[in-house]
Amino acid sequence: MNIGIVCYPTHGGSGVVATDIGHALAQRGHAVHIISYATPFRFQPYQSNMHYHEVEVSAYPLFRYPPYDLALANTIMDVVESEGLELIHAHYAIPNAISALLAREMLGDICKRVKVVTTLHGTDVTIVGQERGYQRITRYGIEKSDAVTIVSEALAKETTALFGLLAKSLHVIHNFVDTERFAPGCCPDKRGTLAFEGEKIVMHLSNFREVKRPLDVIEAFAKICRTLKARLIMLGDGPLLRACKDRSKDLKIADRVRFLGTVDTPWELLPQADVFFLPSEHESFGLAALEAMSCGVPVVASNTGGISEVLTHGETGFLSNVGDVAGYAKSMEQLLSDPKLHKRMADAARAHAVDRFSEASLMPRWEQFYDDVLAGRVS
Ligand code: GMT
Repeated sequence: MNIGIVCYPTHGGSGVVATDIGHALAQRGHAVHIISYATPFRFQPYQSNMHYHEVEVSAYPLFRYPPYDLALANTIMDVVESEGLELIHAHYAIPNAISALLAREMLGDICKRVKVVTTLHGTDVTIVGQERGYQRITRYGIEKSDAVTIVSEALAKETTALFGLLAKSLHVIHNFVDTERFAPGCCPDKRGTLAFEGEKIVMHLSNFREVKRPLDVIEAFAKICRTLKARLIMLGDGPLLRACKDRSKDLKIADRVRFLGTVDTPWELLPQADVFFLPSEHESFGLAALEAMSCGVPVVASNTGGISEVLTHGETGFLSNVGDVAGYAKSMEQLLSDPKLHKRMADAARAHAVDRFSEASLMPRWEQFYDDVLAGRVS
């Protein structure tokens, strides 16, 4: 197959998923063309069958808002024509799906009709897609794509309700994780750089947006500090980072918290954690939680969206209601003070990630899906 993948290049789940699917397809011998405004951070440039096409956006002074969507559509059209793409896979509805559809429209009869597959990741339908300025165009992107996939059953249910769609028009394909890269025991020397001997490590990784509720991480960690010798490692960057730093000072735990900013190699740090903590307001899937599980780290998270499809409460981690800071703290205390429980959950987390969410188990599904779309067997 000859596939174009359109995605965001930034440190976010959708860009990671898009790039990982691209690498896995290239390894299986398919030609993959990644199209974005910068090289996605997980992109490995020296892999055969893997190509990158940069979108050039004009900064002409007339434009208050440079029209990236149009430049993207133009680039997609060029790549379809020059590389003979059969299928474009757009990750995230706005603007990627819309630009792919526009490119197909512009191509008209120039070449064989290219298929457009859109994957909905979460905030594209639950937040951005609900804004008045984007709701109708998000629906258009969903309805006009040849096929739409979605990352969890929970998000499929929510999306069909929000947009009044038929449930069968959304195909659930869970995200996968590279279980060889995200593995227990990786880089043990890093642990000593994160925490002192004898300290338990709680880790959080996010883009520090409101939807991630990073302040709940600080509040819950402050509670467990009263009884446990522990350190909190905060990975990532975003709008609430400053507020988190300030709150940790207010709660007098600043010396127990380290903010490491954006990391490009989370597989080196996640295995050092004793607990991964994700108390989001909403999470369509929770790729970061899956990556932690793959490293053999139990997860404490909020029971929202698709998280319960990724981790099993009481087996691979613990779930509490959104905002239940006392509940999170209790779960973490339980895990961190009971080595037998911790070991059982750590092993179960790794086994669950390998059995259910590995590349090997999900890539055949993607290949079959693309085949079906190209043959007109899916809509
Ligand atoms: O808003 C974000 O968290 C980023 C966003 C993205 O598209 O990069 O993440 C969403 O997609 C991920 C990959 O499918 C999912 O693992 C995340 O759960 C989802 N985020 C939310 O639903 C908040």
